[in-house]
Amino acid sequence: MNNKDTNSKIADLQQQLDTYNIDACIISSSDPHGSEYISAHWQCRQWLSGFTGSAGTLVVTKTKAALWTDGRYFIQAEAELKNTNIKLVKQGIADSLDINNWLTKELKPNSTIGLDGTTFSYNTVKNFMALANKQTAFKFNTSIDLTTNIWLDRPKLPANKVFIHDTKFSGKTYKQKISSLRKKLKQLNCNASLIASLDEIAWLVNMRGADIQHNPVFLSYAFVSLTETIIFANKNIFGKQELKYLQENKILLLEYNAVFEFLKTIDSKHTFFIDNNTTNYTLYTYIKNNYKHESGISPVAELKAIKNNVEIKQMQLCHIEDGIAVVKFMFWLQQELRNNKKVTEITAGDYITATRQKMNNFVTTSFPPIVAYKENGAICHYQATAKSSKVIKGNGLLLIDSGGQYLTGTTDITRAIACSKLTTEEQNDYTLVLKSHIALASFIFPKDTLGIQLDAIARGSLWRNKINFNHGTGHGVGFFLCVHEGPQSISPRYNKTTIKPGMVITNEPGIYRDMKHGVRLENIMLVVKAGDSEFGDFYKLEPLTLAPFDKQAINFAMLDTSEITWLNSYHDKVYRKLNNHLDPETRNWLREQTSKVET
Ligand SMILES: [Mn+2]
Repeated sequence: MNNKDTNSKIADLQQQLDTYNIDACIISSSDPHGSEYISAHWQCRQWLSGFTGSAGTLVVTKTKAALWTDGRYFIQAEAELKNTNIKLVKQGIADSLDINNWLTKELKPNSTIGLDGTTFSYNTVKNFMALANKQTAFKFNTSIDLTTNIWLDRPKLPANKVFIHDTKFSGKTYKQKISSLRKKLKQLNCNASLIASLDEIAWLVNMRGADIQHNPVFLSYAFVSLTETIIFANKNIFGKQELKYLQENKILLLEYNAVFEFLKTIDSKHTFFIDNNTTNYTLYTYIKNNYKHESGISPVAELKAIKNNVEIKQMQLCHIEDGIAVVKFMFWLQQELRNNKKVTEITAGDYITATRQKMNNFVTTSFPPIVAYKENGAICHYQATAKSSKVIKGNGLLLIDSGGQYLTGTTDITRAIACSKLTTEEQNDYTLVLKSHIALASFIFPKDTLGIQLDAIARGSLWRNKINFNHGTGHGVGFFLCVHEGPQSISPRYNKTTIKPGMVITNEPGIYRDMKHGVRLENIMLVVKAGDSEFGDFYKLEPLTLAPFDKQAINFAMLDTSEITWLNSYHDKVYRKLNNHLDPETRNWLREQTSKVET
């Protein structure tokens, strides 16, 4: 990174503060749709600061600049902000100020703070606005995009072609989906909704795009009333067939930016449902100020989370394809290492993407593969760079977290692999994580169970050893959509959404030892009925992911009979589902990997 460049960008931005007569500005790392991955057009914070992590907020006053990020990115931010005038503020570290406290300290009373309200959620801006009180008398201007005047070669809005996602994959037509949504809106006493979340729109209309890397979505908003559906998107991304499809389904298409003007024309008798997490501040505020409204978790997100029978069938097939790709990769890796070929974190990541690319229904990766050898595995969101990429050679654990987007579903799998010999600590950690994984995978729980309850079940075997990990145990997964999908989660953080049949959710406990190694074992699980009794309905989790766990890494003395039985039956399933699709050599290898362990 050219840091001189960063400093001159910040100086330019500070000049803009004068031009607009404001005293500070807050730059987000988000887009107007609350997306997890964002297109280049909205990477303002990254362009200005040079910090490339996914989470971070830049605040600039006339004399200072500071960037807030969380523990995942401390090391990276330190390196990328080195020699710039931007101060790194580490969130969650004891004496570090949060943005509000910092601004209170830096700004004089009566100051004006500017931000672009379309790139923040309503809740985030509301939190900033708590700054404005009698003492500070701060004022806010929430409709300033200061970057645009200085970012002269700012990338244009993405405009990639969309396509219809066939009902043979999605299982439900647009008409079925919109009628379920309208029913839900009526139950919520609403008759309109403005949807900003890109995966919700793609799901609703059964269309996919390519506007965001790893996420097959297209840039859009949707307005739904009890009688109308309007999509706001670049008209050029729709081909003849897609336009005909919209017409047949009575979906009106308006330009992307027309959404704000359109809202002004809507009858004030409407009662809106609006998601206060995914709708940007500007839109949310407009609706809040002009219409009766209800807010909460989007009904689309709730409908989308329960996979229908066709989607479930497709996801099962999808995991056969993904399992073939992963097994081929694992076999290749073992051969390469045995033959002393040079494999690095980057070349291994490229190879696993390449094996997926050969699969019929593969479209793209669902996130950049994480390949982390030895101590790199301890960095949770590690991303190998040319500089950091280790040669995989000798002993130790290799962690691989990767996934694909297929027409038939989205995958996300993590395995840790033993390269030659492991230390006792590495082997014990692997085994403890496996015990955690199995505890959740073999658990049976009643209807209305919360994710936070399941989280404790998964962590039990770690907690008994005073070990813990710093991320959720599981997240929802989209159907050929985002790899991280709500509203359900398995996490120490309270989430009111209960775990229901038809949901898919990951099971991914881990152990990370700083400067040593990391283990995470992740399968995608389908929530299914486990039967009922006089105490009501019971559910369980059934693995969709098909790939072996590394028996070389297990300390079997730490597993009890029921855990070994679970492992044997899972491995048996992996072999049965995949063996017919493999060449003889790979099949033999998989047979060995999945062979029964005596109890
Ligand atoms: Mn995951």
